[in-house]
Amino acid sequence: MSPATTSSAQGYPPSKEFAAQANATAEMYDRADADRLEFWAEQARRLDWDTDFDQVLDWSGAPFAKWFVGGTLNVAVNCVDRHVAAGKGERVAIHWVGEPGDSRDLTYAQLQDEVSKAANYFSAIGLVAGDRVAIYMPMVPEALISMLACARLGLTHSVVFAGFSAGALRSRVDDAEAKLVITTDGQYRRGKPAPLKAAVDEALGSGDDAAKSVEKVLVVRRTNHDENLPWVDGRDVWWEDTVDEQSATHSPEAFDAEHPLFLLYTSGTTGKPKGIVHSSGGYLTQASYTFHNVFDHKEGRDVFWCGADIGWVTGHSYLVYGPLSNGATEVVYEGTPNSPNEHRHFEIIEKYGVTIYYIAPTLIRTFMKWGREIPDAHDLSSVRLLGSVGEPINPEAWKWYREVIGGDTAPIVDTWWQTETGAIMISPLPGVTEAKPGSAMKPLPGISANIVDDQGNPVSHGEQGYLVLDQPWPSMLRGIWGDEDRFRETYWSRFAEQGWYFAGDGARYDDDGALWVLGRVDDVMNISGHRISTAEVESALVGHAGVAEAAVIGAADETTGQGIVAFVILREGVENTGEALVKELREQVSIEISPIAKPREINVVPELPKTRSGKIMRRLLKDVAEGRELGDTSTLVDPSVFEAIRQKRA
Ligand code: 6R9
Repeated sequence: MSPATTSSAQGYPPSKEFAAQANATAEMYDRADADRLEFWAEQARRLDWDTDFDQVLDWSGAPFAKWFVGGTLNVAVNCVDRHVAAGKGERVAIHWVGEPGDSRDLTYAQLQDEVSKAANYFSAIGLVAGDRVAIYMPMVPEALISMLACARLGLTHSVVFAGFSAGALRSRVDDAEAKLVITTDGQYRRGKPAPLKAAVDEALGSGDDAAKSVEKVLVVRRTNHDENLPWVDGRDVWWEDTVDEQSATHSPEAFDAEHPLFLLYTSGTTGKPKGIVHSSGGYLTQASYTFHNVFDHKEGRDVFWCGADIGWVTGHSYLVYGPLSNGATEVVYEGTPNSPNEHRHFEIIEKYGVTIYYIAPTLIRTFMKWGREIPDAHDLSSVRLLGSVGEPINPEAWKWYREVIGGDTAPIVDTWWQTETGAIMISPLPGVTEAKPGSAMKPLPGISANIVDDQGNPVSHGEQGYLVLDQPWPSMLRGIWGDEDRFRETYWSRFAEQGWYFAGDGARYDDDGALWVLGRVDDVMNISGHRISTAEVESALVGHAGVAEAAVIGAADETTGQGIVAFVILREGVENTGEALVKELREQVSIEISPIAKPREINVVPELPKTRSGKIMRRLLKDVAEGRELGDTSTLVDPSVFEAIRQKRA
């Protein structure tokens, strides 16, 4: 848990010019405090409803919420058609930039055509509202089109990050019983095409091992790298032969506000990822409201760019549903920040005149490492607002971001939220809040949070406690797919008596009442803003024939926030081949989970530190990995274990 929190930290008041034109106002907090539900009803009315709702919130089945009860709407129509109907069809929705440098602009009218064609095809193959669709794609326009086409038909999408392994895809496909998988032939990795369809084939298996739910695999041609792409006749179809042949007209239906819009799997404290369920009306209301107010978005003027991948929640809420429901023009970039070189992001900002830029602190720190002469070589004067998400931002990175990318004037919104919260929850309001570098400041109007101790008592300013959300909010998760018990247990059991949502983060207020999020208090690591559980990596390591036991921790890392450090015990008789073994183990994790989960460091040790009740003492391993003096070791069975571990690392 990092950043230093002093109330004397310099604040950055909004400039008069910014405040004068800001969407958000201080008065919004008062209005929301006076009548929270009425405030949310007002936000919901920013959307087009087919049937108006007759009740804002039904919390009688807590912790299962129902928002905007009785209301019906079509999410895709709200994101696309209504802008076309309002005469904005010629506005660019998406400036897409491919990794090899190709590009494509899609107007709202074109997007409407593409989404309609895809929806017509999905219907033609027999998919009906409520069916699940897995999307395993790089950041190509068809990925966003697919998500919107699902939304249009009431199909629940489950986007699986294309950097995840075949195994990870399979478990998600099985858990959701997806009928359709959408993918690409390949994806670009640092300028070179790499196979992706092959991973889908491996995931879906064949014969007795075949994924039973899957009827079709729809393939977008992206890399065209393989003339003999493996193909399963009857199951596999090309997008160009099917979707592209459909009519561009499609009449949408309206769905209940609570209809499940998507599932998104995220790491929990156990090895098995959970499918977080999101709704339609409540989710879109908050994604849309936060986009308008937190990013101060001005229709027809701003160019927004969120650097996240659609495989994460940030890509759902701020690449698809938030911006498009507001009629925004946005950049969607397929590649990594350093392909073909470190100038890429700044060239894109310059070329498209990006005004609002939203990335993770880990990327800001990477930019810092590359040196300011790189951004300085570009005209970034279009940038007027900066956002940060995914992990705590250290004050140095905050200041650098504002000065170097934001021309020393752009307000920064440090936005705290989670896959489970669906949309931004805690953030400064630009033009209103005097932000402090490193603090997410305070809950947005309409949101209520608190910091409490183990018993649920509010902690005093300066003290660390648990971050809880003590009132329901529209975009809150509606459950874990197929696992009601786990939903109650994970989020609602810690403060069951009070009925609060436990976020899993530690936080504190400073003397001025500004809120500082300190990081996870559970066994979830945060690597470059990606959530990975220690249990997942441990189970991948133990999956190697030579490993008897493994313990994994997230150790502080200058660039990535945390880095994965593993400690493993080998099975009897297995030879420690040093480097070769470490390489094999890292590979194992990469195959089972993803390259992003590869441990930075693997230590082969004779023993793991355990308490008398048999729990691995991760806290102590963290001390070792971060080079600290050991804390209290008195509960250990055998404190001398550490000498052996330390010697191994020396
Ligand atoms: C949106 C997203 C959620 C976890 C969350 C917290 C960390 C996110 C943060 C932040 C400090 C911020 N986190 N934003 N910590 N300041 N502004 O990242 O969702 O992938 O589910 O991760 O990320 O620890 O609990 P998700």
